[in-house]
Amino acid sequence: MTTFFIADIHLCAQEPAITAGFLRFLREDAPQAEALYILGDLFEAWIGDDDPQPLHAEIARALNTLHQQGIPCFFIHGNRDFLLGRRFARDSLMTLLPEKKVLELYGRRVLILHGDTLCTDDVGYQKFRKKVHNPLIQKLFLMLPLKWRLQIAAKMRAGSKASNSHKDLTIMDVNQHAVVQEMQRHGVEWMIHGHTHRPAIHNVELGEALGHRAVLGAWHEEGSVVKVSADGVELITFPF
Ligand code: LP5
Ligand code: MN
Repeated sequence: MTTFFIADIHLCAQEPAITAGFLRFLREDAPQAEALYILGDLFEAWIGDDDPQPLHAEIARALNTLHQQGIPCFFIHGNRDFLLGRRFARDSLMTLLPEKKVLELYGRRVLILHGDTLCTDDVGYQKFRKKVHNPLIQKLFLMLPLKWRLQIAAKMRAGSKASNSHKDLTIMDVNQHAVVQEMQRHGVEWMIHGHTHRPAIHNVELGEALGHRAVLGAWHEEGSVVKVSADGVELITFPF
């Protein structure tokens, strides 16, 4: 019995190799799991469930098929697809989770999250996040015509790329104090997240106890998955 975790697939119509790799993973690898958790940024940018891109329907169908094979899929929003909503969840049969969730897995308590909220040194991003997570702003955005939403998302992506190009790399990583605080608050020995695109398994000193933090890799050139079973926690990369 194994539970799979993935994040930062960043699916978009312009990257067909990533889509093909992800669909192959859902068909051939994911059926071996007991459950699949997607920890955010499944899509490169999500501007509303009413976006008629064929890619979205194709991914919903593939996740739906996995569910029908008896493998439930759970989703935590990322900073690119925080607007993914009930309609896509219904079509894909994915269960939407809150931004942090504690799982009891084979005798371990594991905190799962996207990872962006741990980057507390990135003050500019945290301010931006607060604005775009405001329910009223989201509601107004979703009322705009699709074409305007696409233009705003493109501006945000360009703004983000420009601002990231002169941000210090350490600012864009997790803050160690935030990691320890979250793990202690939730009483967990493991944390699994994505977002930073720095795949690794780190030890975390939690006072007297030793905890661990698994960071998922982004699906740029290859796939990345964390497999949790009674035997342990493994971080694996594989070709598309
Ligand atoms: O995403 P990535 O890897 O480039 O960088 C992230 C942080 N950036 C973001 C922004 C997203 O990329 C934008 C995604 C938009 C898709 C959905 C649109 C829905 C809109 C809904 C509105 C209600 O998350 C980046 C972090 C980095 O991770 C590492 O953690 O540093 O943070 C920033 O870049 C924030 C900047 O400091 C400020 C962002 C500039 C945005 C410019 C806004 C222009 C808007 C124009 C609107 C008319
Ligand atoms: Mn992210």
